[in-house]
Amino acid sequence: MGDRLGTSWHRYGGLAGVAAVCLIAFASAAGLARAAAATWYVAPWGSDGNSCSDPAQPCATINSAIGKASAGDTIEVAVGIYTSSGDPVVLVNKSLTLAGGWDSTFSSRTGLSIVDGQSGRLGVHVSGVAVRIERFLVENGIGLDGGPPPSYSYAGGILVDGVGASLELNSSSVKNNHWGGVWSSGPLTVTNSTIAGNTAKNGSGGGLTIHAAPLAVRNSTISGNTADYGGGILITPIATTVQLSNVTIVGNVATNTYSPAAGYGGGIWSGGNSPLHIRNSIIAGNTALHLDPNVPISPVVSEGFNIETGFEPTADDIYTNDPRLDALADNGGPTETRALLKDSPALDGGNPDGCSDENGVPLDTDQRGVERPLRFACDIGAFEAEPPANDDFTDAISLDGLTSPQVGSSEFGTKEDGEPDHAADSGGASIWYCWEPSFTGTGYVSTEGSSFDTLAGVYTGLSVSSLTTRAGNDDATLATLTSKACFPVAAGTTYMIAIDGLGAAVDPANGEGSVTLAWGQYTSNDPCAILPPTISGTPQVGRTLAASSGTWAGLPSGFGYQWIECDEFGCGDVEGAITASYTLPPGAEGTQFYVRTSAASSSTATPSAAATASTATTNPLPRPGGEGEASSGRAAADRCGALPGRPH
Ligand SMILES: [Ca+2]
Ligand SMILES: [Ca+2]
Ligand SMILES: [Ca+2]
Repeated sequence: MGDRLGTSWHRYGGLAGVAAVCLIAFASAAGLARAAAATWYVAPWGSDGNSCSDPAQPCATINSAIGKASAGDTIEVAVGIYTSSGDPVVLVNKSLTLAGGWDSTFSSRTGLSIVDGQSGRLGVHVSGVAVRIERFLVENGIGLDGGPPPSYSYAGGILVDGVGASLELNSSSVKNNHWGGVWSSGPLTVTNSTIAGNTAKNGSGGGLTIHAAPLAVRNSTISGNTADYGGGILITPIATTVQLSNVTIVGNVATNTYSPAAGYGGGIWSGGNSPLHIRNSIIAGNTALHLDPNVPISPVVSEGFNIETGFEPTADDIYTNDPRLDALADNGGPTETRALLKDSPALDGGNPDGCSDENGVPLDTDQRGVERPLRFACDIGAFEAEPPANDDFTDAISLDGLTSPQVGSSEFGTKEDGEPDHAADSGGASIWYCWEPSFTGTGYVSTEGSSFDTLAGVYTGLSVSSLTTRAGNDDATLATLTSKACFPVAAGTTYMIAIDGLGAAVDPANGEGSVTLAWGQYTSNDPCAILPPTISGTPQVGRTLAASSGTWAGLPSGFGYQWIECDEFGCGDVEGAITASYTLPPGAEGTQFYVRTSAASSSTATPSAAATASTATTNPLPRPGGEGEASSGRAAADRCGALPGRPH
């Protein structure tokens, strides 16, 4: 955690925002230079007999608008499904922009415009012209079936061919097409888009095929495509330039459905000698019958910060086939994406100097349009995980006026510079609340019902690095991992409440999750932890350590103690060490000790519930006085903090 904390980060990057503004200004200037360019309109409720030059008089078909348009024009297409009895559904033979996703009045972009091949024809044919396609879903197309090898088949989603052809595909999806998603013999640029669920025959890759032309893919997801060669991307044998920046290529398959000897390159298959330039990208979790499932044989120039197998990793690459991603889903934005799981190595794994495209232009958002970078660095691949809204102390959610309990999430939370350990654990994924009680007495906070091993800390103070601790608790009782902390409150004072997870920085899978937070006035006589116990004494073999009981609300009828030892293999209770003092035995050098105290309830009616009855707590403290180990000289607190088995 320490090195990550040493890196400053900004949720809303200032310099990155300035760069984006400049780019927009240039784009507008270019648009003004082509003052003659016209805009045409298409909507499902339109008519090809309309002028199509007025948003209120749109064409019904995209082809009809193309017929009226001139090179350089833009065709705005309303949300809806566009089909055709001819083949292809859309033939683009002028250099145009097809801008989809518009609402019925063409005043805002609300979704995707769908070109549906209905499993009977090609979706879009870009024939010898330079085209930009934005906010379209091209699905269920079927391309030319060339028959068995050595004949070629061509993509059913989008076909780009002919002299002078090129395609910029932006904020679009190409899904569930037959004989491949996109096949291009002209320059192809894919940005903020998803290519998924396409299947291919010989001659086509499942997702993208690039033939003798440059390919650049940025901030895009290529997932669940299948082909004989190149489940995700096929690069034909003619030399070209390929650049992948923040691309997620996961879950694609190379098999031998159509060619018995096939099954190479689940992620990428390249038949050429052109090196693939890959940066900040995930090419993992693909499958193939032969060789490496992700990138076999292909010459790769790693530009760093990739998750992959299949090429020699640089020092900055992560060599694994398990990128820990969620399934393809609507996570916001116009296209589907694969979200990071909370323990994904992609989290903050991108270039710490910032993620950029092949031209060095910063990628200021992820595929969805979410700000990059968030947390400590940009994430690897197309998706940037968002920390909770109340991750930072200054963004604490006020509980005043809310009804207890409230449900939140600590997933992708962080620990700030100067932030204290909560309940004596280093944690690492805190979220913050603030509360101004209207009563004077004893208050409580509880995380009962939360999905993970929580920590709770309660403070007063105005800055995360200068807080006064009012309460801290790890586990509310010996039988639970959730927390309950009590504290004296004065009406009108603001208390800052941190909820973190035990060991969250080193084990986010078990230290982050759904938080249920209850709060209010504490009126029970059952013991409720205020502050953890402290340990005094010199930690040397043969010397005796003494634990305090900690401080408690309620009326404890007695206290229990359990000493705990931790070594490099984990932690465990010390048998028989159940009193307030403990003499360190021979052989204890280098071992970390904790103490857990519990308080029995005087209100417990039945004898069998006595010692650990209704309320107990576990408040292990790190080494007292900076001397947590006997003589090895290593920093015991650091060692134990990294152990997964720290006691509860
Ligand atoms: Ca990040
Ligand atoms: Ca935090
Ligand atoms: Ca706990």
